[in-house]
Amino acid sequence: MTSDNGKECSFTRAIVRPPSANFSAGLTTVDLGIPNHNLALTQHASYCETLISCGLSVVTLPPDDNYPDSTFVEDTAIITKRGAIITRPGADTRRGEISSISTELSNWFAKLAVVEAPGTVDGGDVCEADDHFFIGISERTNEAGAIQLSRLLWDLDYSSELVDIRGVEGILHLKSGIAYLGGNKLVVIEALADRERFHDYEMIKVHPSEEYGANCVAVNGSVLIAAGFPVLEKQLRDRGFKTVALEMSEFQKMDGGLSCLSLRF
Ligand code: CIR
Repeated sequence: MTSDNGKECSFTRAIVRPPSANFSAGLTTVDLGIPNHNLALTQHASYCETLISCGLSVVTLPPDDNYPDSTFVEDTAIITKRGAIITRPGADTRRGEISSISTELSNWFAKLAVVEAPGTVDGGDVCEADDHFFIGISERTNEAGAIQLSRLLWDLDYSSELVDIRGVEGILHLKSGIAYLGGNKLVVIEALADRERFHDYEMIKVHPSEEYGANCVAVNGSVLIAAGFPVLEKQLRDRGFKTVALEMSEFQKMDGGLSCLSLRF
């Protein structure tokens, strides 16, 4: 591995929440079948073990049957090195998820900023690239929420810009289509690769047959990637990254990717 690969993506902790028994009642736009709860638990456990093997201590919140999508903790907060922001998830059924996340994060942060109505933001739409943030405007994150978030990030001394992904087919969130790997490296799906702004980065373009793999996560020098995307995995290895492939089938059925299963800080 080259010495500076992923050095910006260093973390010491992650918050996770295993899928609840009614996980299959959550939201989805894909037609891949009903997830198997036991298999989802097994896949979640390997995800957590991988984070631990990457050097993170993992805080596990109890499963929450009130919110079938609550395993996708990433959507509830934006955590930076300089402070945390509680989101206001775009889906009505998910809005209450922020209450237990706020309680947990108040153990770690003296002050939590919040996104307020009428703004909505899902954490999956927020991609941190070193000291800069890309904020997706999507079916979940609206313009009011994105602008609020941009101001809250500015208060923490971060720059940001909005990326409209409405109309980009096949992605729920911005981070379904891009991933920052540290340095100047950005994983990008083809449908977003023509955005001029991303040309400032060394783009690792995802083959159209492997789009789901784009939602990978750089953690302490490794890249966690969904299993079954050999072309992307090779592209990453060829650039010197150590990759760890994780089975994600049950989460993919519910529109969830790797990044959304944890809040890393
Ligand atoms: C939802 O539709 O909200 C969940 N079923 C999936 C959320 C995935 N979150 C993410 O990619 N950040």
